[in-house]
Amino acid sequence: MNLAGKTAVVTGASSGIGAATVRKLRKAGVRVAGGARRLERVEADVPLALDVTDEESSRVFVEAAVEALGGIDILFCNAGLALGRVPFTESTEADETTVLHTNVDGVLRITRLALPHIRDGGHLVFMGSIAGRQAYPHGASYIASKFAVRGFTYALREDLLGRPIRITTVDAGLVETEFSVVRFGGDREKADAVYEGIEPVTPDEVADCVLFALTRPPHVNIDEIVVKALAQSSGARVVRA
Ligand code: 8X3
Repeated sequence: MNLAGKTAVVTGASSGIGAATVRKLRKAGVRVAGGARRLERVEADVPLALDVTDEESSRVFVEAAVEALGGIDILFCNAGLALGRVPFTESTEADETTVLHTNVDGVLRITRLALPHIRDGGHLVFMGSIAGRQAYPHGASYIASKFAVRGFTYALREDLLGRPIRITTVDAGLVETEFSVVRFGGDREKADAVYEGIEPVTPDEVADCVLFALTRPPHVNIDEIVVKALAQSSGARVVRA
């Protein structure tokens, strides 16, 4: 399926998988509205400020995107984060709140606000994680949030069944982005250690998965794509050189 002339809305568009997907969509001829808190880093046709944890910011974002684009063919709910890699006994209310408000509430909110503007033939894509399929130690709030994203997309598929809207989740494993730097509170050494001795997946390679789902024939729905580094079998089991 040719994407040229379509429109897309991407959250978390300032870096990593979001930015890579914006680039690839634009290259495919899609007009993209990209949202992020770091507006100055969004390279989209329509760069917009967005805090998915805030209802008003999200409402203004979707309204501005729709006004600029005229309607939405593709929504990529990508914004998300993890905080900490500690036993749950050491988890904090502040970290849990941020993770759940961003990864769960933010996804439901943006989807709810955007849905009335999704055109027939539209496609909703969600950034999941292998953490939403199988737990690993010391990541409870992130794991809970990504299991919730998977549950939400399953529920959404039920509620939208019969409508011409496709739904895809991309569940990624080790992808080298700012994800680990954020997770470890800016500690680059700890973040680098996550990808040490393995070849992680790149943001471009995840964006390729998104584009693959988007470019299938309209009657074909790719429900889920699970993409991991070859050197890992799960979030917990990684073989390093
Ligand atoms: C990121 C993958 O394994 O760090 O979603 O949870 S993992």
